[in-house]
Amino acid sequence: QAEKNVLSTFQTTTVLSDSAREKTIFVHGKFADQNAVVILEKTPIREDTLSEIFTASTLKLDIKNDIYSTYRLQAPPHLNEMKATVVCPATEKHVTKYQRQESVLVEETAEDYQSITLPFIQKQSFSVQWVYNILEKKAESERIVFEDPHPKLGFVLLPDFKWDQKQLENLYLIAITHHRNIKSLRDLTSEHLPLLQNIFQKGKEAILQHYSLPASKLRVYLHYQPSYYHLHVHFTKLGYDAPGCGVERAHLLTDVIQNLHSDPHYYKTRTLSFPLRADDGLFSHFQEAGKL
Ligand code: M7G
Repeated sequence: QAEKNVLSTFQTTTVLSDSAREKTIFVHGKFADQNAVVILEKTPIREDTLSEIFTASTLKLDIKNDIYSTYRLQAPPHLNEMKATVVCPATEKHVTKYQRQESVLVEETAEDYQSITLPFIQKQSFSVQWVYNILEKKAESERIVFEDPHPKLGFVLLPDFKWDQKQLENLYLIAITHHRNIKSLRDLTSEHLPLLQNIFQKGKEAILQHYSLPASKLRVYLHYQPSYYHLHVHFTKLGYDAPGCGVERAHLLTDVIQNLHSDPHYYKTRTLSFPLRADDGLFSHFQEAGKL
């Protein structure tokens, strides 16, 4: 269904980053006087569209050499789509999030968390209004794949907005807890084991039912630090390297559950490592505290 082209009034300021391999570009600009970030991404080629691509495209020969030839192929417009994500109004923090930047690895002790990280995230982290909108069915309600409505153990499972749901290769869902006071991995204790086990069990079952994808094909993990401080669990297809999901930030849910079983306060007491970008506000706080 075609919509009015909201992007036609977008005024580009700068390109924040781009990637030839991921076929993405992150652009900073304005809609009238509002700051915005627009992300363009070429969508994956789907197996079920191959015969149409082969029969209905136009071809121009580029190079022919022995047994090798390359062509410029123009697929029919409906098979040549891009995905656009718009953040508007975007905060300064959104702009830096999408900017290419060097990172350093931080080792955060339990004391560092209390004295440096916690005060910082309480003061300035991304709004989680979008999360509340999902939990309250004010947005994306038609996209919900599974819900357990229990206030303490329950969660909503739905496609992450990085996934266009057209193919399973890049399957990406998130489980968002109904419980509102768990900011991140750091807040988890053995008290939360029933919640975590519930998400793990019912999340896997729902994905099997909906997408016929068994648990052995899933990567189920939490990020530390997350971008949004309301507990959520990522479910992605094994083998899919989702953008922004470096190994340093990922904690497998099975490991989290086991660690809490063996030490109820594991995540309250351990030193946790994570990458921090030089332009992240938290970076300068660690620096000022003489930790970097
Ligand atoms: P994270 O680990 O807090 O941060 O994960 P990251 O984005 O740095 O990985 C939050 C997840 O929520 C990410 O995978 C986002 O793509 C996803 N997400 C963010 N927003 C604002 C939305 C949204 O509005 N809807 C949906 N469905 N997913 C979102």
